Amino acid sequence: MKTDEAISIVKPHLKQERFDHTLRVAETAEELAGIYDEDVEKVRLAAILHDYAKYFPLDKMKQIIEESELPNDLIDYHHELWHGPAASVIIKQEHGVTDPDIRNAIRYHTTGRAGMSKMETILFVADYIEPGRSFPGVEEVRSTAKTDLNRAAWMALRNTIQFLVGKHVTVYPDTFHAYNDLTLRINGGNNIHGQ
Ligand code: DGI
Ligand code: FE
Ligand code: FE
Repeated sequence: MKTDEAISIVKPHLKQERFDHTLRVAETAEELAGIYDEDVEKVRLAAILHDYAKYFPLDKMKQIIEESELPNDLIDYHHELWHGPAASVIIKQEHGVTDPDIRNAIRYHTTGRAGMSKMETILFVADYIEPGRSFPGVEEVRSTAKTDLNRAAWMALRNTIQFLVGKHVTVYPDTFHAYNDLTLRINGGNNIHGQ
C-alpha cells in the first residue's frame, strides 16, 4: 500500500485535528525510523493508519473485537483502548494490510505490551511525543527519544500509568507488562530497587 492510499482510507474517518495529529505522528515516526534504522515505508504506513478506528461507533468497535481473535477482556476496560486493536483487524479485512509488523504497531499503539518490537516502540513513542502533544513531562520524553528509544517508551509508560492511577481509573495489564519489561531492559536485566 502506498502513502496516498493509506491517507485516502483514513481521512474520511477522522476529524481535521485528528488527521493533523496523524500526519505529525507519521513525520515523527519517520524521524525515529531514520535514527533507529527501521523500515521507513512500513513505519509511515503504520503511523498513518494508527488512529483509523478512533471515531468508529463503540458498538462497531466492540463487535470487531468480539468477532476477532483479539482478547475479549479489552471490552472490560476503557473504550479508548479499543481503536488500535479494532484498526489492526479492519485494515486487514477491508484493505488487505496483512503485514504483521504494521498490524502489531497499530494494535499496541495505545497500551504497549511486553516485548515490543522496534516498530511498535517507534509508533508508541511517536504518538506520545508528536509536536502537538503537551502532556506534563513530554519534553523530557522528546529529548530522550533522540538517543534512547526504549527509555523514551519507558518514560511515556511511567507517565501514563501515573496519570491513570492519579485519576483512580484502571490500567490495562499490557501497559504494566510493557512498563515492567522496559524497566528490566533499560536496567540491563537488573531489577534495581530504590531507584
Ligand atoms: O489515540 P490518541 O489520542 O492519539 O492516543 P492513544 O491511542 O495513545 O490514547 C491514549 C489515551 O488512552 C490516553 O489518554 C490514556 C488512555 N488510556 C486509558 N486507559 C489506558 C490508557 N492508556 C494506556 N496506555 N493504558 C490504559 O490502560
Ligand atoms: Fe490512538
Ligand atoms: Fe494517535
